[in-house]
Amino acid sequence: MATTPKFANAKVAAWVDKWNKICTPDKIVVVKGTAAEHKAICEMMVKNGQFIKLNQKLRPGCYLARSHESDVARVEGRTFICSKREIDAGPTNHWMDPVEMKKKMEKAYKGCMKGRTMYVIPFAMGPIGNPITQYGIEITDSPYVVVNMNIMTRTGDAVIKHLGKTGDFIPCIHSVGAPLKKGQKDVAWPCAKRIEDKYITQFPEDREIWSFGSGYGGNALLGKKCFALRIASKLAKDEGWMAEHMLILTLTSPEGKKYHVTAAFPSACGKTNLAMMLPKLPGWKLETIGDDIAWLKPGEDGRLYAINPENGFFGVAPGTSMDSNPNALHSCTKGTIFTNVVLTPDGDIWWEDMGIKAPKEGVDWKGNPCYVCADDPYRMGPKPGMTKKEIKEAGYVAAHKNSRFTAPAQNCPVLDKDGFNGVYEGKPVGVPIDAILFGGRRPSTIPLVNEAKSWTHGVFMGSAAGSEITAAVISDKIGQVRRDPMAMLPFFGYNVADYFQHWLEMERTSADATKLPKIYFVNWFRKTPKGEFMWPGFGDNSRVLKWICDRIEGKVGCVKTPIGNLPKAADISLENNTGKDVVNPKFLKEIVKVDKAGWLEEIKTIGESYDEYDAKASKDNQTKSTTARRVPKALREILASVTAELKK
Ligand code: GTP
Ligand code: SPV
Ligand code: MN
Repeated sequence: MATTPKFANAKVAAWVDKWNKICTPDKIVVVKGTAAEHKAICEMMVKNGQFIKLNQKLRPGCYLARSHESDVARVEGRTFICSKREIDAGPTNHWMDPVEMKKKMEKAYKGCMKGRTMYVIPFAMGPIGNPITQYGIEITDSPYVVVNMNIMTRTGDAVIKHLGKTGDFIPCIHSVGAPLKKGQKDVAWPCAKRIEDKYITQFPEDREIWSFGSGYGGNALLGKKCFALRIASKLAKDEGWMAEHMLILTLTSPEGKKYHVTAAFPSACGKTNLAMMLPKLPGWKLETIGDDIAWLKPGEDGRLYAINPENGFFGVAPGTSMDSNPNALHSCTKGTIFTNVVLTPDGDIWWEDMGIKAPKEGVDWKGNPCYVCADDPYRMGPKPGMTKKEIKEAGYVAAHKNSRFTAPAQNCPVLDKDGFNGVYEGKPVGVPIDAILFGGRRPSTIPLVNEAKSWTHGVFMGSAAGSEITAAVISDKIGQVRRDPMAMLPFFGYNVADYFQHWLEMERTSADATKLPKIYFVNWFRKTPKGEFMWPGFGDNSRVLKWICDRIEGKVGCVKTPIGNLPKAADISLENNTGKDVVNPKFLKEIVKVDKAGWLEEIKTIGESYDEYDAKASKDNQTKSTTARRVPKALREILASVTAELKK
């Protein structure tokens, strides 16, 4: 055990003291959040073999980490919502009794920081002092977490100062779960190697986060999914606002009119891409406010005002190229931490589909040598001279599919600085949202864009969102389509059906429901039976954003269909339809049509997902009450009316 440092804030002092006694670290460091401290921690990690310093001429302030093979993504199977009643966690979450869980986890934490330094990270989710911002204290034994939190959140003294003696915060505890014996040398990526020893636990009623055994991304950077989505969604429900898995962007039309748009897409389904996209449509300007999380609060005028609670981008590396997302690449030029990408001989980084030729030789994410492919200069294989086909058959990638960059938002060339600082027209209120998009990877059925007929219909659309599972989670079902309501499936802090009800409440309680954002469902991922994308995506998505703005302005009509308001193909602008990937007008016609057979099947499975939520909701073991029919009636009614209209 170390000496607990002094804190003016009694709750902070008690939190640190409690975990000092349980975890018994060698030393405690309170993170100040300065550049010098950040650099010193990075350099210490280089010395300890936990970071590789990249070529500082090419990438100043940049480092590379390689995680343990077992610790490469979120672990949904080990993520728990420990509300007092099981039913409040709902059918989509893993649940355990909070008292039991705390007992169990305290055992795991006992002595877990032996031989290590305990860092205390004061952090803000949002601009410090903004009325929407919330605060946290994360205790961790991972210096990797400290430097990532420095980028992803606002950390340090300024937060301590803001909290003062009585300011409240969300207490977070994190350990990699790998104590060191006296004299034992540390490994490059300490963590609990067995999946069953990892715990990512939220206590929504105590408003605490306990994480053990993993050092990666959303498992360990507790401000992100655990706080800003799981705990915040519960706070938001109790207090009448919304915490969502959404990007936020600012769009300016050629006439100079500004729009603010949020979009909820599941993990690794294109939020970062859309958030900083270069519009292909001439005259349109897009700026970034956030790429992963939005907190939205109703204003007195009935509009929803949003902030990005984060301070950086924890973005998917593979696929990020000068073609697909130049602004993300620019964001990675300095002060960035890369995890599980390829190291090149000149001390730079590389990944699949970076649009840059692979080096002759490099070091892959596991630390093994890798070599340029014999017949494709944009691939790498585990042995020299392998062909593209051989590499594919071996299932080999040199950068892990969920390899990521942690980049400061300030690096982004198209950052909307005011919006990012939570300021609109000089006031710290967040930006007013004009449109909310839902989406996912759906190879069939779901049209390019579909406008909700009403707020309730929009909530229905969100509740029915689904996507192919991506590498952002450790799963043996990658590629399979699953329902992912509002792109929040892994992040609900409470019962999914109550969450739907909360969305409906936002209309009922709005000061002026006519001012709520319009809701759309988009799908960039339609494929032909041969597997080619039917929509070029990326910068061409600006064509869809323009249609949405035209709808908001009442400039264009639509085709009213049972599933929603679809665009007339002719209203999707094909201006500047040149370059490598272009819109194929034949495909466009097809992806704005209702696929009746597909939709009848879709509707059936949406109903099945509701049935599942209801059935599981009916067995509340603790109260023995039968609370079946938890899914809001209003959504069941939409389901019934869409079905009836489709069958007409
Ligand atoms: P998380 O950070 O995991 O929450 O995900 P994200 O939604 O920010 O994911 P990101 O933007 O990093 O998604 C990247 C993946 O989506 C890459 O595989 C991209 O190639 C793909 N992608 C993004 N936009 C498009 C698009 O318009 N069309 C197609 N076909 N793929 C896209
Ligand atoms: C996601 O999986 O949605 C992410 C990455 O944004 S992580 O922070 O690891 O959750
Ligand atoms: Mn995410």
